[in-house]
Amino acid sequence: MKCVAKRTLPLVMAAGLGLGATASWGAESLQDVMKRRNLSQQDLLAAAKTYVPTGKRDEFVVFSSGGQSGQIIVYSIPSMRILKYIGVFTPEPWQGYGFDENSKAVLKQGAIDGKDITWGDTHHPAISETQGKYDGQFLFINDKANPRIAVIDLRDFETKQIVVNPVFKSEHGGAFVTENTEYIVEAAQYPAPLENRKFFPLEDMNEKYRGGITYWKFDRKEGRIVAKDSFTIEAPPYWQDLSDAGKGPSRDWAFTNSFCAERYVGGIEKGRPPYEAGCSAKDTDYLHVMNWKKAAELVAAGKAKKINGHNVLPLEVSVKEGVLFLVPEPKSPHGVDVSPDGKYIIVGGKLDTHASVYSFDKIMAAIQAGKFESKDPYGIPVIGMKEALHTQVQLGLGPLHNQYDSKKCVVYTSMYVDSQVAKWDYCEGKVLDKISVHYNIGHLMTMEGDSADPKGRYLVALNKLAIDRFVPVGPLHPQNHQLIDITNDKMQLLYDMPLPLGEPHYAVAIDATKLKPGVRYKVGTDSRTDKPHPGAVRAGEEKVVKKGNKIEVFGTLIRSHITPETIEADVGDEVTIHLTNLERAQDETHGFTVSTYNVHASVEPGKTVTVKFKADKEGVYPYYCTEFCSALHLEMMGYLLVKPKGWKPTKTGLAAQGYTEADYKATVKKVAETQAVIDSVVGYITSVNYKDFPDVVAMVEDATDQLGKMKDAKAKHEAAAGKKDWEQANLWAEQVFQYQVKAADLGLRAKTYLEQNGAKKIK
Ligand code: CUK
Ligand code: CUA
Repeated sequence: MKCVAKRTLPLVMAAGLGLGATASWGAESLQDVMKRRNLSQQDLLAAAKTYVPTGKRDEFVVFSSGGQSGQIIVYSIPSMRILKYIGVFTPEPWQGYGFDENSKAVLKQGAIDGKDITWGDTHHPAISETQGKYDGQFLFINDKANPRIAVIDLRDFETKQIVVNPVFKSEHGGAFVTENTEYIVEAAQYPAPLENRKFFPLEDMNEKYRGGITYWKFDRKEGRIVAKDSFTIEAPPYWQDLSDAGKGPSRDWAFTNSFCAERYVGGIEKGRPPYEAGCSAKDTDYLHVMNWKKAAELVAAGKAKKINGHNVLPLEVSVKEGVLFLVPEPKSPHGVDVSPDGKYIIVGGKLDTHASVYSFDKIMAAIQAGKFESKDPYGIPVIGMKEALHTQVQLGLGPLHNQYDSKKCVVYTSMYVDSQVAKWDYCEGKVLDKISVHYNIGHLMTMEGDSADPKGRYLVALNKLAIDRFVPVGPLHPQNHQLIDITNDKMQLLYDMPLPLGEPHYAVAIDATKLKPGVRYKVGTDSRTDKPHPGAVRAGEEKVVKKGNKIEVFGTLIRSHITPETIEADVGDEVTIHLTNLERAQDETHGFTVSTYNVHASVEPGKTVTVKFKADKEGVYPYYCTEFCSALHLEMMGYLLVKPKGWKPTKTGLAAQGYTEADYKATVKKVAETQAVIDSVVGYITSVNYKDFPDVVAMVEDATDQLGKMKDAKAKHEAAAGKKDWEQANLWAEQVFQYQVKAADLGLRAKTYLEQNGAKKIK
C-alpha cells in the first residue's frame, strides 16, 4: 500500500507544478523535456545534428589512436558512438588478442631484441590512400614508445603485422602514407646511436647520435610491410617530429619537422638547465624536405649502407644526390600538414603564435636554382625561410596541428595554450573564425581532412584535458573528444564524448560507405595470416591426436556444442586446441576458454583459432563458449580432464537418465510440431524473391545445413527406438529438436529481414 502511494507522488507533484493536467510521464512534449532538462534551442539543434535514431547508421567512421592503451578506438560520427577497440600493441581479451596462438604470433613480431613488449603508445593512425584519397583498405599506426608500426586490415579490423624499426630507439612521425601507399613514413624522435647495443656517452651527441626517417615499403596485394625493401634516410640528431607525405605536384616528396635543432643535452641532476630550456632556446628549427622517390632509387642502386641489417641512406649520399634539404621553421614547431592539392605545407608554431605556410613551388624553385642560405653542421643545404614561405598567419598561443576543409583554402588549426580551434584562409592568410574547446586541444580532425579530397562537415577536437566536463571518476580523467559542426561560416560545438582508454593523439575519419568489411571468413581461415589454418577441420572430421606428451585437438564450434566435449590429458601434457567456427550466420561468434589456463579465443564465423597450454595441474577444468550465442549457450561446454600419473578407471559407463517410451514419443511429437513451424517459414521465404538478398541466401544455407544434420540424428533415434533403447532414442530425438531450433531461429531472422527489406512475392 505504502509503495503505491509513493509511486504516484511525482505525478501529483508534476501536476501541482503546473505541467498541465494532461502531462503524464508517458507523453511528455518537447517543450516539457526542454524545461525539465534545462535545454536551450541551441542544445536541441546540436542534439538533432548528432542524434542517430535506433537502427540507423552514422556517416563517418573514426579510427582514433588509443594512446597508452596501445590500441585503436573506432567510433562513428556524428553520434560519437564507440564501435570497437582494436587490439594492436597490447593484448585485448575480448578478441582473444594475445590469448590465442595466432594473435600471439602477431604480438611476438613486436618483440625488440628478444624482449616481448606488451604495451604501446599509439599516436598517429593513417588510412591507406590511392591517388591521395582514402581507399578504406588498410590502417597503419605507430608506437612512439617502442619504435614500431602496425598494419591493420580493414576487411576484418584485425592487426596483421607489427614491424620494429631497426635503427631507432624512439619515434614519433609515423604513420603517414605516400600518395599511393607505396611507403609508410616513420620518423625518429629522440636521437640515439643507430646501431643496436651500441653505447656512446651524451658528450658524443653531435657525432654519434642520429635521427632519421624510415620509409616502410608496403605490399598492398599481400597487405604487409616488406622490411627488406624498406629504408631509412639518416638525419642529424635533431628531434624529428611529425611528418606528412606530399601529394599531386609534391607526390615524390615528404616533409618531417624537428625541434631541438640545438642538439642540447640536459642534466638537471648535474646542475644543467633542463631539456625544456636548452631545446627551445633558438628561434628556429628545421623542416626536413625529402625526395623519397630519389632516395628509393639510390637504395635500389646500392647506395645505402646496412645498419642492423637495414638499408640506411647515409647523410653524405643524401646531400650529394639532392635527397635532403632543410628549411628553417619557427621555434619548436609541431604539426606539418600538406594541403589537399599538395602545393602548401602548413607548420604549427607551438612556441610561436604563427602558422607558417610554405610553398612547395618556392621550395622547388630554390632547390633548382641552388639558392641556399647556408648549410647545417652536417652539410645539408638550408633554404632561406623567406624563400620558402607563402605566408605566415598570427593565430594565437600554441598552434599545433592543421586539418583541411572541403572548401578551398580553408584550414583549421588547434591551439593548445588558447584552448581554441582557429579557422583560417591559408591562401589569403587571414583568420575566419575561432571557437573555444575544453580543454587544451592537441590534434584536431576533419572528415578525410588530411587526404587529397577532404569532406568537410565535421571537426573533432582531441582535447588533452577534460577537467570539469564529465561526472568525476577520480583523479585520472577521461579524454574529451568534442564534435564541431563546420558546415557553416561559424563553427558550432555539438557534443562532448569522454574517451576512457588512453590519450588519443591523432585520429582519422573516413566516409563509412568506403569501408567494406566482411561478415565471415572462408571456413578454416587463420585471420592473422589470411591463410588456411593447418588445424582447421570440417564437421565430422573432428579428432584428438596424442603423440607422447603432446595432445592436439582438432575441434569445431557450432550452436550449441563444442566438438569434442571431453578432452583427456595426463598431467604434464602439452595441449593444443584448434577450433573452427562452422557458422556462416552473421554475428554468430563463439568464444573459447579453459578454466585457469589463461587462454581465450574469439572465433568468428569461419575462423580457425589455436590455444595452447601445458596441463601442468591434475584436476577437472571446464571449458566453455564465452559468447552468449544461442538459448543453449550455457550448455556449450566440455571438460578437460587432467589425470594424475598412473590413474586407472574404476567405473564403466555414465549414470542413466531413465527415459521411457512415453518420453521418446513426447519428444517425437514436439519435433513434428516444430517441423510444421519450420515448413511455414520456409513456405514464406520461398514464396518471395529471397535470392535477391545475399544475407538471406547465407541464412537459408545455414538453416539448410542445420536441417541436414538432422538426418543423422533422426536415423540414430529411430534405430535406437527399434531396439527399444529409449534412453538413446529420446536423447537423439532431442538432438533433432536442437537442430530444428537453430534452423527455425535462422528462418525467422531471414523472414524478418525479408519483411523489413521489401521482399516481393513471386509465383
Ligand atoms: S603529437 Cu600528440 S598532440 Cu604525437 Cu601528433 Cu601533437
Ligand atoms: Cu557459442 Cu556460446
